[in-house]
Amino acid sequence: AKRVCLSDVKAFHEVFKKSKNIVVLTGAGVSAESGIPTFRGSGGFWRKYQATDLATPTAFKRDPSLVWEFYHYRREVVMAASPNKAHTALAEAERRLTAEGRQFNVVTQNVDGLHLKAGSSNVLELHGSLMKTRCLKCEDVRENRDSPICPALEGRGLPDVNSCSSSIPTEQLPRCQSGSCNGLLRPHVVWFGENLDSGVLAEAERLLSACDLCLVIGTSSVVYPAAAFAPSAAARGIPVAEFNIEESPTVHDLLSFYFKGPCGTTVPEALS
Ligand code: BJW
Ligand code: ZN
Repeated sequence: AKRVCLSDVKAFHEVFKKSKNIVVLTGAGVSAESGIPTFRGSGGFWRKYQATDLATPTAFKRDPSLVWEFYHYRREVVMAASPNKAHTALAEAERRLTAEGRQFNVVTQNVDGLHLKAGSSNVLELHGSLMKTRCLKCEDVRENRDSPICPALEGRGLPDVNSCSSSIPTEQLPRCQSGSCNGLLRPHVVWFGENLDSGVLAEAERLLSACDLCLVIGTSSVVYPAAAFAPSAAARGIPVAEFNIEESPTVHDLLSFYFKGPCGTTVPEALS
């Protein structure tokens, strides 16, 4: 594939102008400039744990208190965070293109809700949301913005390596508020080894198969099934543009455009 860099933003504008159906795939990097830690690399640690080691059903079964401390901390970070210039540029592009009768959809791996906070409406959350809980007993899913999410987690979840685990008894962890259920709640997110919601996945595949331009912003593109989306678009001959501070090995060879740099700068330029 032809590879172009930041200096060719004009060539990108030509393609962008003509496209009628754009899908934007985002990952943790789009929220990095809002102060949300990414998963991989040096920022991906909470205490001595790699974030990805806590995002598993096994970790939750072994130590629900520890995993809830981790999610409580992240909920508080996200509730205090604001969308950055990349989120805003995507929301503005959606408004502009929709008014022109063009399709503009964000498919995000992020659980932080910042695309919605920025004003995007066409957002598909592949991996769930930090602001939703699910009951292990009755499966009830509901939005929850309580801060703290329960009294026992107040002031807990501090990320520095020397903080010790609180070992909160499960009865004091977040519990189901539906009727008299009182089951243990978990974050309504998709952990490793768990299936994505089948309706959400089908919708993502439908959007990807209908787009005529695909943007990939701030994802290492290593986690499936999302990692297969851009390659599937490229296989149809659709132009794919990546915005990242570093090249993602898994998608780089199929790119039409690569804009290296912080997406808070590169995305507003490209979508202007
Ligand atoms: C910037 C920037 C700036 C920084 N500007 N850029 C096929 C092959 C191999 C394995 C599998 C496979 N199919 C399934 C699997 C297993 C697994 C998987 O993919 N493993 C791989 C690691 C190999 N997948 C699953 O388990 C999925 N389920 C599934 O497939 O079900 C079927 C199944 C069932 C049973 C067994 C096997 C399969 C589920 C995946 C769920 C992922 N969940 C998480 C946690 C969500 C909850 C939470 O937040 O706590 O989702 S893990 C984590 O990774 C999170 C993210 O959404 C996801 C992706 O990470 P992302 O967004 O790419 O972040 P980073 O940190 O990796 O990258 C940041 C990027 O930004 C970097 O590139 C930076 O350079 C860049 N950046 N600052 C621009 N300012
Ligand atoms: Zn319940």
